[in-house]
Amino acid sequence: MTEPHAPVSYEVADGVATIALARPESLNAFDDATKVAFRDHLHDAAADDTVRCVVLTGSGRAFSAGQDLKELVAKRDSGAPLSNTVEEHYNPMVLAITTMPKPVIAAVNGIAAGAGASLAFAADFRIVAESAGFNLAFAGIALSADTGASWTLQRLVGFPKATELLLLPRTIRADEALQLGIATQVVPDDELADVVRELATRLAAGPTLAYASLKRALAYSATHSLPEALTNEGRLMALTGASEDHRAAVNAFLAKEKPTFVGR
Ligand code: LHQ
Repeated sequence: MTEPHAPVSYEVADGVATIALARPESLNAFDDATKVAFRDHLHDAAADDTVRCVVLTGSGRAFSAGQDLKELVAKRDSGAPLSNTVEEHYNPMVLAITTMPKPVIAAVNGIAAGAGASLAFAADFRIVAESAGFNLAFAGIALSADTGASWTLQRLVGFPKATELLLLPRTIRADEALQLGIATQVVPDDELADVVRELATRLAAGPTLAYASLKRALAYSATHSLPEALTNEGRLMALTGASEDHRAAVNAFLAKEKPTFVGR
């Protein structure tokens, strides 16, 4: 499914799409080719109805070190025009993750820095290896935040802690990430793949339309008034209430049987 030496691998198996950064020698930093492939694979996963859960991960010892700074400097020094990479690459990635109509798991296998951390924050679940961590590296290279970190991080940890972590970047180890609410779960390094596979399999067999609707309800409610949120909830309840999965699950409940979800 993926060309050899592609910067990002994409595989679909048993309803789960796995998008894996494959530049371990650069700590999976995002050069242009990686950004385009990652963004496009997110769109592939969103459009494929057979995909009912998406896993984002890295290869080697990092999840991602964020923007490839070597490529950034090489382009700057060659006099290349200023790129609009935030608009062209990072913003579409974070919107694709947050609006993905199915659950997204970040399997954080190692350090996630800068935009790498931001992408993990945009996912619905962060399963974090014990040796991994997060670093809001932006201020360290005199940059503001991007890829949604100013929006997602404060929702994960609260405004004051987000301010501290952005203005005074340091590596937040996995155990602290769990305490702060950044990590959903921390697992021993050698158990990460199994734990993520188990969760992804469970989610891929779940009520996909209801998951998508819950994600939409949460995102909408985060930026709207209570009356608006209630109206939106009503719309989404009508949508899920008319679904095949809802009908079958209620029947299964009353028959004291386990429901089987088809995702619609
Ligand atoms: C790297 C990188 C890297 C290239 C490590 N690039 N090679 C958006 C729009 C426009 C502009 C810019 O940015 C953005 C979004 C962003 O993401 S900004 C933030 C960019 N990322 C960073 O500032 C993080 C930089 N990296 C680090 O702070 C550390 O490397 C971390 C904390 C990730 C890991 O530290 P260590 O485990 O001590 O590893 P290391 O520093 O020794 O790095 C290992 C190698 O990876 C090394 O290469 P070398 O050839 O010396 O072995 C690094 O140069 C390379 N590398 N990050 N972002």
